[in-house]
Amino acid sequence: MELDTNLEQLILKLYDIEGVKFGDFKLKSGIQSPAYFDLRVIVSYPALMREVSQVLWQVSMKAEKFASICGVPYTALPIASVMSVDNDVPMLIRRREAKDYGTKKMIEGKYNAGDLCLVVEDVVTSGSSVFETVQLLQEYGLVVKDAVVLLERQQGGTERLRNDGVNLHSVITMTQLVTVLKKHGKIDETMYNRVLKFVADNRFDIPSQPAVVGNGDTTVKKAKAEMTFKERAELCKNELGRRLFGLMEDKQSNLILSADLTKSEDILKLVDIVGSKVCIVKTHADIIEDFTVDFVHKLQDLAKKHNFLIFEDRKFADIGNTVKYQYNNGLHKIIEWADIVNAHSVSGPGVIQGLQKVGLEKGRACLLIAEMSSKGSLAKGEYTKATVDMAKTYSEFVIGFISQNRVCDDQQFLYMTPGVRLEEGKDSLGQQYVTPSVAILQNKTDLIIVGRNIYNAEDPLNVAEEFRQAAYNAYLKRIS
Ligand code: 5IU
Repeated sequence: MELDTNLEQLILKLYDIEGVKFGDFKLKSGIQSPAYFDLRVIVSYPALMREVSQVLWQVSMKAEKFASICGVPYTALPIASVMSVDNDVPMLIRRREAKDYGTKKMIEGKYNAGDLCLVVEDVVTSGSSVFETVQLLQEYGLVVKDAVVLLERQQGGTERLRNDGVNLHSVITMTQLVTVLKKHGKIDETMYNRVLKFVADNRFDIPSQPAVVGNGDTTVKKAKAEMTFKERAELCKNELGRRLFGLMEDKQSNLILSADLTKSEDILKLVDIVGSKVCIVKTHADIIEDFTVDFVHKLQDLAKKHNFLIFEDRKFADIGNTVKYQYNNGLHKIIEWADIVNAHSVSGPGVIQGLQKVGLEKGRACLLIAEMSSKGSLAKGEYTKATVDMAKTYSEFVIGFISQNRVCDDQQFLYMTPGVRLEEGKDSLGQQYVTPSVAILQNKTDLIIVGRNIYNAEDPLNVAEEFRQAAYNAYLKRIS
């Protein structure tokens, strides 16, 4: 679609203030992008800020009549303020501080339950930031049907948000942006093509509506899109997997504690405190300085006391014959105590064959790592697809995936997501975080894995309960 001259001028101004740049940039998701859009600088250009607010206001006319507007922090906050003041429409402010979550009000401003609120954003890629704000507004009783954005990067955000019931109205698309900049000689043909190729190659797929899987009775019985954990248990071909599905529903927990502490006493203390809130405790046996059989027995006692499973995050990745020994032998004798282990698919199906050779008869189960939470992970695209195929072939032993998304429609599998905090962000070593509701509601995975946010908390029990509630409520919302 051709842009009018005012929008063309606006794009050129945004380029001039370096609100949009071209080169090699790493996005929040870790992906390398040839174009980078950062409107934070706009606060230094009041006239431009007003212009951006005006075009966003114009596009908001497409939305259903709203009572208030709310900017996604932080860049869109001042933009929303100008829209609010200029058009005499009340504004709401969304807080971001994680420490306030659950204890302090996260939405400031006056509103009534049921009020329609318009969400304002500067740029949308996957749609997860907009979605996070929508979720929070909904938790406070507000209704969100529309969002407006200055730049739609055309990487699937509009479609994903539509899937979640939000209509996204954009002022400009990435294609329009680069078309205008090429026309005015700001970027050359090569960069223009690079950006368009990047957009086409880096779309966030819409998590597909889970299709009904199974055969015969199950398919007929379940006409609705999403099945409950207990119903899915029937599809699972591994006994331990079926137990886990049931346990999650009985305990109302899809929270996994990642107990990454290095002293056995500290782990046992932590696990006894939060054990009632979690369905799985995940360990890294090789980081425990004083690992003994006695520790393992105590952990198993706690597993019985609090009814959770033990998952050793060993990430096997060798040839079948070697992983068999790594699982069964050595100092840790993982097979003796870990209900669940996980494996990389990089070495091919032999890794599963090796593990299941010794694991199946002991009633154990395995997860495949289909995606990772860390920046720049190579587990994506064809690799992820091939991992899913492998899991389907070995579904007597493989009960699911470590993944950031619902990597396939098959409801016999469990989808477990690490890299979860109460606030999106990252650590200094490449870990990337999403919130529980983005993981469970938007990305449609089943369980969240939380480490530091719980074990470093002053009150791990309360924080674990906050995570449990957030994750389980998100699941309940999904099946309702
Ligand atoms: N873990 C990840 N990301 C992954 C996989 C495993 O974070 O893709 I596979 C593990 C690493 C750590 C835990 O044990 O999950 C997350 O801990 P934090 O919540 O402290 O980041």
